[in-house]
Amino acid sequence: MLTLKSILAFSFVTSSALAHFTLDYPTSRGFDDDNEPQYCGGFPNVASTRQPFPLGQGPIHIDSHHNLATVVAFISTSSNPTSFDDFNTTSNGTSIPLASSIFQVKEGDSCFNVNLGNLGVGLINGSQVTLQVQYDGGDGNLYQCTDLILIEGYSVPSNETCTNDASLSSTTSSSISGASSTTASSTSTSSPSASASSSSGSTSGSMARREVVGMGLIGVLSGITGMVLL
Ligand SMILES: [Cu+2]
Repeated sequence: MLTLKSILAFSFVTSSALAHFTLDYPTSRGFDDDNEPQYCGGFPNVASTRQPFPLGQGPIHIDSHHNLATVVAFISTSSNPTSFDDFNTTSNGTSIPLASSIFQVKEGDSCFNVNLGNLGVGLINGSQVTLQVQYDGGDGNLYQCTDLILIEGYSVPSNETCTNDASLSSTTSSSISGASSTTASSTSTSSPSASASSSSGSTSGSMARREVVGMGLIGVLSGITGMVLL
């Protein structure tokens, strides 16, 4: 008989067999295939040395191991973030916009540019931030973090510049309040910044669709529970 335990064991094996994604520049705190669904990919502690990164436009490089994946980046302005909540608002309560659009990448190396000095949250030369990349290649949201110190006029190594910006070729819209309803619902509620968009800009149509998806999930879960009880 198929028990919940065996279903979970099976899905765990399936997801860990896939290589997920890596954050290659700026250097990630660390990569652990099995723990990548956790906050900061299972590396909750700030790196001992922060990497210099441009206060203006700067590149992020990832390597995707899924055919197609949805990507978004967001930051914490806390010097010691400990949870997703620290990526939602600054210490004085200002909400932090997403650092990138919500966009799709194909398998292999991709890059996109962010401009953290333009986010309107008071970042200046010397500010400490943590950037977290959220990635969904079909087996749930995965995370990688990198700890940065922002430097005005900092030049990244020439081989790390991003000329083919994947976040610009996307059909989805950008920014926290403008995120399209279909994309926002597909990127799940575990990203605080992405989910915050539902409060401001979404239509009743997208809300209704989310209700339907929620009911479907409850149905599946109660079905599994019923099966185990039998
Ligand atoms: Cu994966």
